[in-house]
Amino acid sequence: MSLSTPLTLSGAPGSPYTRKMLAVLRYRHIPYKVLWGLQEPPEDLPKPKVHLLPTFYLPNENGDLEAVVDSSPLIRRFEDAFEGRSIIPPDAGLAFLDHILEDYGDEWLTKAMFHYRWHYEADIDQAGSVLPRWRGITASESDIAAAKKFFSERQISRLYVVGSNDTTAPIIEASYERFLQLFQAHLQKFPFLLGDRPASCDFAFFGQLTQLTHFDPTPSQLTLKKAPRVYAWVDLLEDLSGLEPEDAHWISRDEAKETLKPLFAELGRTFVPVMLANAKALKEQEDAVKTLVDGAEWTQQPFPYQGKCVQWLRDAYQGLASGDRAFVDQVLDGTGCERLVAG
Ligand SMILES: N[C@@H](CCC(=O)N[C@@H](CS)C(=O)NCC(=O)O)C(=O)O
Repeated sequence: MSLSTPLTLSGAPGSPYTRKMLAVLRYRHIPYKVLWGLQEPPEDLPKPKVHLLPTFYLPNENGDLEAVVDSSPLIRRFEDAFEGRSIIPPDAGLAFLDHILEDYGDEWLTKAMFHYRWHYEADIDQAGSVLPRWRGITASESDIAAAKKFFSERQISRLYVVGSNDTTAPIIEASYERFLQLFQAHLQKFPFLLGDRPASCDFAFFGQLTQLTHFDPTPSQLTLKKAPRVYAWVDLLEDLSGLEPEDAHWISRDEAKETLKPLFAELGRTFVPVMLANAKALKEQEDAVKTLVDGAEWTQQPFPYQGKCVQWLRDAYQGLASGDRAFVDQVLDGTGCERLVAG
């Protein structure tokens, strides 16, 4: 169904998924209006069922405006509504790899993002000082001081949602450092994950990395020191409106097999065991997710949304034609990701 533009969304500069979607809209030349830092949507806009950032205000089948969240399905809806400059590869096998990598960005890199922001004093202090000001730049210093305290306490108390705790903190940090090395190595060959044009997974990585590289001081310094190429990549992804993509710019299957394996092996080491243990805990109605990541204990509360992510991935894998599935299997073979898709 077509959509009239500009699209309206509310979001925040410190929200990785807001940054993901704004970069998608810019690259795709889709006009938009962004409402920053809404406490409550204006009267004429509907309220979302779950308050997440970003929230888009889009017409439903009857033409009534609806508040819609969740970046990955929205990206697919915009693929149908707007022609050209697609961010989903036309090769179904590559599109499936894009789907896994997008989930890794959204569901795993976000653990590093949330962890670094609310774990170390310097990051807590900076986020507490700046985040509330995005909601009201003219607010008084006393209001900001109160908001800083409220916001920081609330977010620190929610570290458990992404699974950041004393047991998992070293696992999250080691995984972010390995990710930097692997992504940096990939960027020496290709400017994007799937070749010479960006895919939805690039925007998922970008969203989390906007915060990790350019906002929170601890991971920002770490990234600059270990992977300046990744830092610079984030600056470029922000606005790809001038890139002119061509069909031939997607990575070939042979190149994908060669270059993407090390990155998928990293997913197999961290993201996959946690996603699978989470799905199992939900199925068996356990109170806690427990598994080993790299030989170290991982424990967190079950997260229903990520259980759905596993099911969607498996459904998509089952829906692949046999030739496409064979290609995906060749890329994933030996990486630890086989278990994620073929449950
Ligand atoms: N799966 C959603 C995740 C969106 C999300 O978790 N947004 C965060 C901010 S970046 C949020 O709004 N969290 C609720 C809160 O902070 O109150 C998406 O892809 O859009």
